[in-house]
Amino acid sequence: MKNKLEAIQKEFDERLSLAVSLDKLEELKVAYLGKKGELTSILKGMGQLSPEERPVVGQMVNTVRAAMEQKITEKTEQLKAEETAKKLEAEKVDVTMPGKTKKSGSLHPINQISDEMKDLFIGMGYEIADGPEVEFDYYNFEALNLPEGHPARDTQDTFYITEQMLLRTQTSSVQIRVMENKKPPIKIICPGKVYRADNVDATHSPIFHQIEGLVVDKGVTMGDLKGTLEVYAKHMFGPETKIRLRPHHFPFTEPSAEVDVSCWTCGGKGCRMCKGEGWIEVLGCGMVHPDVLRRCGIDPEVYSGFAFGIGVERTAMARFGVTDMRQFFEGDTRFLSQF
Ligand code: 2NM
Repeated sequence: MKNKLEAIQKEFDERLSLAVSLDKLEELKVAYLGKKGELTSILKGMGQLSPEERPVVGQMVNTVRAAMEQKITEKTEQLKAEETAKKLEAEKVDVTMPGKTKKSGSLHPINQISDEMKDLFIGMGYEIADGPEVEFDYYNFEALNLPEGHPARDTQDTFYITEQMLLRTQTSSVQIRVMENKKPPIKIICPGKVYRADNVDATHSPIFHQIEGLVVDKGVTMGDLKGTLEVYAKHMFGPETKIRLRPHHFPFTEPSAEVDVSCWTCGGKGCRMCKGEGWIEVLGCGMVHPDVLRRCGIDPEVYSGFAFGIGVERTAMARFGVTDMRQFFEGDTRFLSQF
């Protein structure tokens, strides 16, 4: 009996030394100390022993059991400690290492200027209107008094997609759509991308951004237009800014004007920024042509309206002192991070 117990213990020790996981330890525990385990079966077989032998063997089994339990407990602790050590090693962080810095982006200067303009006009009660960039010939030209054969419709200036479809050359097309669908009062701005088949240079790009404004109601006058543009100019170029309207021609407005603001660098005296003029051109405007209103189903005998068109790139160049428009489109962060 003693030999058998010693054999069991030896075997247990061997298997214990091979157990490398907590699961394996649990298996061992069940195999040797469980209800159907090796030691239990010896205790069950004690009936065959003589009364003198029984306490001796019982004592021996208990000693072996206690030893096994002790060893399993020790090994469990050891494995757990190893596991923790491994985990700590894997999760080790050197808090003295320099941190990883993430470069944060910023709003593109074109969007900064465009947002600023939108905020201003929203503050004056305008709503923002949106429309397609791929447009019918009708909305881009015909409705705006630009019939077939008009020089501005020349294929050199416009990206045509089919005979009747093109990339819009101004956002006025959106204003035509709004006038067709809504009765006055109308008070909207139309911001967005427009396209012209221009060669790229310091002041031209085939894609650029515009914000066009339109107000149609009873009794809207040129005075309303001028007052609105004054508010705009002072907001964008400083509170001392003056404006002047020079007569011009647009097919879709009558009368039409180009608008200059007093130079924000010299205050009107003449400098390099304004090329000695004291004035800088910033937008075009006019009273919406009666034919344009009529075509949209608005009676020009009852209603009148003003409209204006602002180039966002041009305005951003002026505000930020950028002399080459191409820089806005190149995506060079050395340039963009300055704004
Ligand atoms: C400009 C200049 C002058 C304009 C006209 C219209 C419409 F749809 F009402 F006829 N929208 N925008 C307009 C007038 C645009 O851009 C330089």
